[in-house]
Amino acid sequence: MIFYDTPSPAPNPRRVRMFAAEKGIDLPMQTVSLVAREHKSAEHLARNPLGQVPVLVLDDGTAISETVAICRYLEALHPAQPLFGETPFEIAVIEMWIRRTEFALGSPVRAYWVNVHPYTAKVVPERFEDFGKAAVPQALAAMGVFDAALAEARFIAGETFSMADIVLLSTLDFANFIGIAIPDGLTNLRRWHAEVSARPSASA
Ligand SMILES: N[C@@H](CCC(=O)N[C@@H](CS)C(=O)NCC(=O)O)C(=O)O
Repeated sequence: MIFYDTPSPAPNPRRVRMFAAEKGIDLPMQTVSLVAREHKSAEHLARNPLGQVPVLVLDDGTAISETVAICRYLEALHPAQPLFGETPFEIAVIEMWIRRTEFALGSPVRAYWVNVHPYTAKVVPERFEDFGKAAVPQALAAMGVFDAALAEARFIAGETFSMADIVLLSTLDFANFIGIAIPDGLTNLRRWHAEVSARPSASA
């Protein structure tokens, strides 16, 4: 198995590294340079036709992309210390928060990154700056929803650390990297952020 990885601040590969660190899984890794545009090379497009990282290539040559799909595969291989829940309710709630993070927070963060941030100016052929700027209040509104949930629970999907926390942490840290920080007033989200950032896996 080879994990095609890109270092932080890329948020998606970090999720898999953090998941593997939590589980104690040793993943052989190969770096794909986004700066060198290696993710758009013919070699990488053969692994993932969307030209994105991360990708997990199995021993038989087949490839799995999409962060959550890769982590689900690893969870099925290594079910101990489940990060996708055990009971039907836990499984559903973790999935709910993963999807809320990806759609309500990840989508506006990506819209800002692609349409406004100076780092993407040279590689995105057509940018819609007003659209990107309008996404910032959407991202902040989503953070407010997470903050309210974290007033009621230690972790985003309840009292147990899960894949939903990994997805939320990576998305928030990337948002911060591009200039959309957690507002000071969101004290529950900031308390949670400090706690999950202190886990050894957070630096994977
Ligand atoms: N939905 C995908 C998103 C993957 C993604 O957006 N990866 C970024 C790096 S963090 C990437 O490859 N960006 C380059 C591009 O989209 O062209 C996942 O969950 O893995």
